[in-house]
Amino acid sequence: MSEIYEQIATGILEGNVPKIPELVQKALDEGLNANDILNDGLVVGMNEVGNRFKSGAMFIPEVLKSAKAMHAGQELLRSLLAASGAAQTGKIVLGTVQGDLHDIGKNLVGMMCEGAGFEVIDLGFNIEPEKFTEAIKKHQPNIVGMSALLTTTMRAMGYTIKAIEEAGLRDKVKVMVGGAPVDAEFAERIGADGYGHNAVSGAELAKKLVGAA
Ligand code: B1M
Repeated sequence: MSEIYEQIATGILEGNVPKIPELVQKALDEGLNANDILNDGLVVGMNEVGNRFKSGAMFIPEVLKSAKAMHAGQELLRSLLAASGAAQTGKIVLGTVQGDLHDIGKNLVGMMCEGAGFEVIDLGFNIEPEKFTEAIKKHQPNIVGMSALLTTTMRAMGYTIKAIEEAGLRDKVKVMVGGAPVDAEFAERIGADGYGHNAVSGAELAKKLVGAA
């Protein structure tokens, strides 16, 4: 692994918010690919944050600093990842479901989908089912994408699909879901059209759902 990727991963782990954009810019100046910087640097660091949080070696304030550093790096890469996309593939309304504040993975999925040529309307996090239905009426997307990181909030995906059905909109959109506790079986059980394991497969799935892959 290139030394700069290690420095980026360490910067994320340390929650070094000012350093991350500097390092990402340095990596870009060295001619490294935006996708590789994301996956071999930023995401590697965030995965280690996850491991340490789980084992009790890191606590919420530190995790928040890492998340902030991650956002700073993502922002710098956003336009480059989006620019790799082809012509407009379709429109996606994306959000993290009600009760859930985790948005890093959802943001990555959004960026990859932009890179695949989708227009992404990002509703943010802690999004109630009604907000999703309002956004479908307003933006008329091809796809609704939902993210959940907690076992307690994944059920909100099912409630959201119900709300979409009750609003008479279910046949107007495809629904894709993802997030660490979600799997294909759960997606099928709640009536989603597909499950994305990670940001890359999420964007691939989105293309399939609109018949562009
Ligand atoms: Co929280 N948290 N957290 N957290 N947090 C987890 C998720 C946890 C697994 C940590 C642990 O205990 N091991 C655990 C959940 C346990 C469970 O439910 N089984 C947990 C907990 C318990 C909590 C709190 C309850 C802690 C507390 O308060 N006691 C609390 C809940 C707050 C809430 O949401 N209501 C909480 C809070 C937080 C922070 C705010 C501090 C922060 C979030 C900051 C932010 O997002 N802006 C945070 C973080 C950062 C994490 C960990 C450490 C990292 C998550 C992350 O960003 N991963 C996480 C531990 C872990 O995941 N190992 C943890 C990196 C990201 C790139 O991966 O999000 O999985 P991920 O996204 C992937 C795929 O899942 C997929 O693609 C992405 C890119 O490859 N994907 C999709 C995601 N969405 C998709 C959608 C798609 C397709 C693919 O289609 C639409």
